Amino acid sequence: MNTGVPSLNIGMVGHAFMGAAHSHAWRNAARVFDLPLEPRMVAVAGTSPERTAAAAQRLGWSEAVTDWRELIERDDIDVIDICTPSDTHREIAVAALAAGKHVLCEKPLANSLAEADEMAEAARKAAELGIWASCGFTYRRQPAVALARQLIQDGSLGTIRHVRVTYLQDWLSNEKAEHSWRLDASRSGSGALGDLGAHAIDLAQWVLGEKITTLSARTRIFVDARPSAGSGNLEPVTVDDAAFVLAEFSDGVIGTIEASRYALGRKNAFGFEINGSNGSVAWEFERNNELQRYDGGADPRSAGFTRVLVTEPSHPYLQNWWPAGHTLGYDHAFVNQAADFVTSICAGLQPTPSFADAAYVQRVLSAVQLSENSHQWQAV
Ligand code: SOE
Repeated sequence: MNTGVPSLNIGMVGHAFMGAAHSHAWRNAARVFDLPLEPRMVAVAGTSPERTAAAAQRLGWSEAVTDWRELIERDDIDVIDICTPSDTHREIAVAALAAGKHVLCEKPLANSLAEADEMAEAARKAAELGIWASCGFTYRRQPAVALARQLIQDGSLGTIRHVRVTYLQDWLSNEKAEHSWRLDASRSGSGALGDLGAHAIDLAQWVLGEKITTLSARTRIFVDARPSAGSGNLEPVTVDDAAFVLAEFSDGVIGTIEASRYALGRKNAFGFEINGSNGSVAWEFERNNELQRYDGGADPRSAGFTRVLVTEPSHPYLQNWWPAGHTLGYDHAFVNQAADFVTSICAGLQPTPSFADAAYVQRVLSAVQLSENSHQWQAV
């Protein structure tokens, strides 16, 4: 598309599931939102020449390269978008920021707290030069989630007492399912915890506007070896299959967080319920456009959870989307994320969440693992 608006040139690393979601977002952000610069999909990097060339064509990138360093060295690329497994995030992000590129990095930020802290420090230094980094906790950009945050922040629910967040999938329930990088701690850092729990932790902290300060946690591996995709030989599973956390937040809120890939029947069941002194809100991703709200001040004869259909132009993000009642889905949040990112960096403002915010999520993930190891409460 050529809108006549000057371009912001993007180089993306990785082209699998997240690469496809981000490509769709870069392609559509300036079609939906008025952006000061129009994202231009300059080049995608991958490891296999054939697969990367095919992905470039399918996803709409002008060029395909087989080394992400090529993207960082080029003068005609402004943003590096990291959509690779988390064992690569630190090296790519730190190099990109040092080369003066803005960075959008998929979650979890890194595989360890040490890596995440190094990335946050690199981002802090880059920010002094007007170079910005952000992490892709995309569910913040679902309108109903952003509305829940507004209602909590403006005091509509009163004093918040507790929060329950669950993120459940079932793709490992089949004990014969193949091994993959997501089950190898050296590649993914952790299992359900970092993949799903990281979203849950970020969402709870962001919606409440509070940080988790102490926690007690248990994790489990249910199937400890799986057949390799190539040879069929059994390979060890070195990450958690499920993680359960009891958490205390900075302002006295108490909460639970559950993440599992063994919740048979639950495909991408991400949701929360938050209860305050004046009301409650509940959301589940599989009914993405609805926020359930309970008003504690309502006449008890007619009080009850009511469904707010979050498609009004006055709801977060929806001014620029379809007329009321025309619902949004998974991919739209990535478009919202791309638009927020471009708007912030063009204004010279820190896009959210920052690498420091994402490193705090990593601190919580690390505390979960320490609590599991010690069977003790753990300070974050
Ligand atoms: C896989 O479990 C996964 O793709 C996560 O990595 C994503 O972050 C989530 O949005 C959907 O599930």
